[in-house]
Amino acid sequence: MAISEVFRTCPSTGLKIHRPAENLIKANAVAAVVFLTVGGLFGLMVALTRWPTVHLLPADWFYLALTAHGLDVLLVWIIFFEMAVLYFASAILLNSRLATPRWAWLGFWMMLIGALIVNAAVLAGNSSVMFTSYVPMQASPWFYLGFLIFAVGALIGCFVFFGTLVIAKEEKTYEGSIPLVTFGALTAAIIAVFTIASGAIILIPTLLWSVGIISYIDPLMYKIVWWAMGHSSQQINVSAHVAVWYAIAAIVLGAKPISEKVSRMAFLMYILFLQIASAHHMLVEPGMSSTWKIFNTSYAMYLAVLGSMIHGMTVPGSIEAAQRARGLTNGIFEWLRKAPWGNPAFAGMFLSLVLFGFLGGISGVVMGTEQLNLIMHNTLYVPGHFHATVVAGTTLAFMAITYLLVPLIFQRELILKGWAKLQPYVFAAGVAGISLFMMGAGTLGVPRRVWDITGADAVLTFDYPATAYLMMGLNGLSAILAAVGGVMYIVVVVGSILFGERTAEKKPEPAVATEASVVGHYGSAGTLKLPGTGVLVGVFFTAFVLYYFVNWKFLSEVWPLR
Ligand code: HEM
Ligand SMILES: [Cu+2]
Repeated sequence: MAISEVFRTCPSTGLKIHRPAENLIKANAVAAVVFLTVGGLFGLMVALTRWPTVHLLPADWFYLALTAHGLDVLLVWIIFFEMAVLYFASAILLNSRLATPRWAWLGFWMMLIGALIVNAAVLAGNSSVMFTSYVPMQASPWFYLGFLIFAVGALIGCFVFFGTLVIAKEEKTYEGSIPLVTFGALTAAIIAVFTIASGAIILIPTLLWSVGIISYIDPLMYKIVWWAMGHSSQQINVSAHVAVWYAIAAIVLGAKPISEKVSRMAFLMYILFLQIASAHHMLVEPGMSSTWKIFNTSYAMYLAVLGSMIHGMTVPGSIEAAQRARGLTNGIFEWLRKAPWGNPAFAGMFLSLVLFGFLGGISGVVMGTEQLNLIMHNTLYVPGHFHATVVAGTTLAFMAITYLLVPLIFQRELILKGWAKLQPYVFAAGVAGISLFMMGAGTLGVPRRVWDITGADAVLTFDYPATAYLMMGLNGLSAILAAVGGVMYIVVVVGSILFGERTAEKKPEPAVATEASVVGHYGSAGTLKLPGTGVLVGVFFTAFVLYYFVNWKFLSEVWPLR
């Protein structure tokens, strides 16, 4: 093929687009959306079961649906989408060809086959071990095997990404250092290698155990290694969705970070401090000492949190700087009021940023404090927290960038533009609801992963305050709203890919510098006159401090000192 057939030029960003990379991005994104659909449906069923008035599923189906839900959304949807992000951030943003598309396809098929095997194992009914699959609960060997095949496929994708960075550097397809979004993706990919290695260390013995070759696995050891994978994989998600925030701000508004160096350093902090921080999942473990817990969570965890707080300031800061440069300088908030709220990519990104910070971030630090953890451990507070991070944060950010990928990569106009405009708001409202109401119910003591809080068939029952039942009902309603938002996303995206008008195509030619081309170059905004961001950060810290101390008060009420 002639060069001009292997590459095309993107009319809006001026980027040179490698068609094999583009096809891989399409395949991974489509697979991701399909599994989000399946996993989201399971999530809705789980939420409707936990609503005592509805109590949709019988017990065995509840645990099956809960397992399938966690796997399909947190593992399959997110990692397929991350593969698309890695290929976009390497080949596309660096104007390069993708290293070994054949290996990338092999990775894709392994992930797909692995995901199908895990789903089949779960649906067959004897693998309802839930997302964490703690031993001594045992799933069928197919469950662990599918998991491993999926993971190896994802590992291949990471190496294709690294290889592409090398090729781009050798073939000098970009100037200076790699752009910030690529740097963020690199952070995610490095963490992914560590994550997948930990996954292999824990899942290979577990597979052998479920086949009967190994007779015993120590539950405490299992938990520690499992969380080396489980927690790190969340840091992949955070790195990837923060990279997506920067990408959207750059493509939609031409926004540059306040200081590119500081933003890079913040990404680096994720790599340096996250693994030890995974100890926060072991805070009530009797087998580990308090010294171990406090050391590992206090220092390392807060340094990783600091990384997120830096991004949480510089992303709105970069938007404020870009908007002010455009002349929106009246008052403290004109830049924000006149932001493109009707653009679903921007709206989704900003909602993701706010909800991730306020709901996910604050609740995470509260729960990561050893003493406070005692009042919410294993309650619904935990899923409340992580739906704020992985759904309101990561999932919403990925949804938002899809609205840019459809025209840029799939080369289709969006259909149902009115739906697209509303979708981020509907989904964000639903997810904010499920996060808050689950956290609320958890604060009142409602446990997580329990089929029936009324305890109708239990020997010992416990009477929750009426508010807990109210929270579970509101959670069910919010789940319906989130599901509506999810369906809107799927209809718009799949509909646009299939039926959207084709966008114009250009052959490679000298790129025109448009605003969106910032995403391939970056640099810093070079201003610190950002009063609006200053106010937002102030509100955030006030909320943080107040909520933190409220929880110490709750704790003091657990053991009244008289
Ligand atoms: C329509 C959207 C969603 C709804 C209504 C929903 C609802 C729920 C509910 C009610 C639970 C059970 C809590 C419990 O009983 O312990 C749950 C668990 C969970 N959800 Fe979601 N969820 C949604 C989307 C997502 C997404 C997009 C992700 C990941 C990106 C996710 C990840 C998880 C995980 C990992 C679990 C824990 C599974 C386990 O305990 O083994 N959810 N969800
Ligand atoms: Cu964690």
